[in-house]
Order: sequence, then structure tokens, then C-alpha cells
Amino acid sequence: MTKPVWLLNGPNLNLLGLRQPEIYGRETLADVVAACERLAGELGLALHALQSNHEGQIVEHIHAAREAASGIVINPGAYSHTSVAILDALNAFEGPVLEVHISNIHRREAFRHHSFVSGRAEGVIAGFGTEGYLFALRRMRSLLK
Ligand code: CA2
Repeated sequence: MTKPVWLLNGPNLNLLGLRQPEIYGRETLADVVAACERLAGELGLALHALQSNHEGQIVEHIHAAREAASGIVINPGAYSHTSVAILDALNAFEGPVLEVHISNIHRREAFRHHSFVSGRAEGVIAGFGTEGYLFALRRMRSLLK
């Protein structure tokens, strides 16, 4: 059986839909995961969704993904801009990695313009709202063919 795609969401993304809708939209994380599960089903992919507010926990999830995931779609949240540890963990993962940002990080504060994860990712999607996760899943399907 094909391994699932892992959808990893980083810190504060559990608050989606509850605050700052002008930046992150009105959908909750549960809504986003449900939409991703629906699309994954249509694409013939299995999906395993996780969210953590803790850098080390995200690193542990990526380690577990080495055996259990075919690919990773990750929104590392603010850790995108700070975490060499998450980059190193992703470098130890052999499958495709796609990075998603709900907002257009390049149009925001300068400290958000650089992502450590982007240097590892096969592709980066930013500024398409929560639809970006769906675009990433479609691309992941192509990469896994
Ligand atoms: O645009 C994105 O997806 C980000 O990864 C979101 C991160 C931010 O630090 C990155 O620069 C860009 C923040 C996620 C915070 O999510 C919230 C959602 C609702 C209310 C408060 C925070």
C-alpha cells in the first residue's frame, strides 16, 4: 500500500479562522484538513494531518515521516524563518517536500521573506490563502506519480 502524504502545520496554525481573518482567512484548521482529506481522496492519496506548536515535536514528526510518509506538505509557520533544526530534519527525509504559506510572506515584514525550509522544498506556495494546501496536494500527486 502507498504511504500517506503527511500534512504538517506549525505553530499557531491551530488558531486559524479564530483570529486575524484578514490575513489567514475564516477557515479553521479542521476545515482545511477536511478539505485536504476530501481532495486527497479524489486524487487517490492517503493523508495524515498533524499540527504542533513545538519545534522539537515537528522535528520528531519529520523523523517519523522518514519511514511512514511518501511526501510532506508543510506549513512551518514562524519556524520557517528561524529553524535550521526543521531544515535539517527535512534534509533527512527522502521524499518530496512542498512548503505552503497561507499569506504572501514576501509582501509582509522583511523577517518573513526568508524561509530556511524553501532551500529544501521542491516547491513553495505563498499567498493563495488556504487554497494553497490544495494546490500543494495536486502537485504532490504529480511528484509521486
Ligand atoms: O502565511 C503563513 O502561512 C505563515 O506560515 C503563517 C505563520 C507566520 O508566522 C508565517 O510568517 C507565515 C503564522 C501562523 C499564525 O496563524 C494564526 C492564525 C490565526 C490567528 C493567529 C495566528
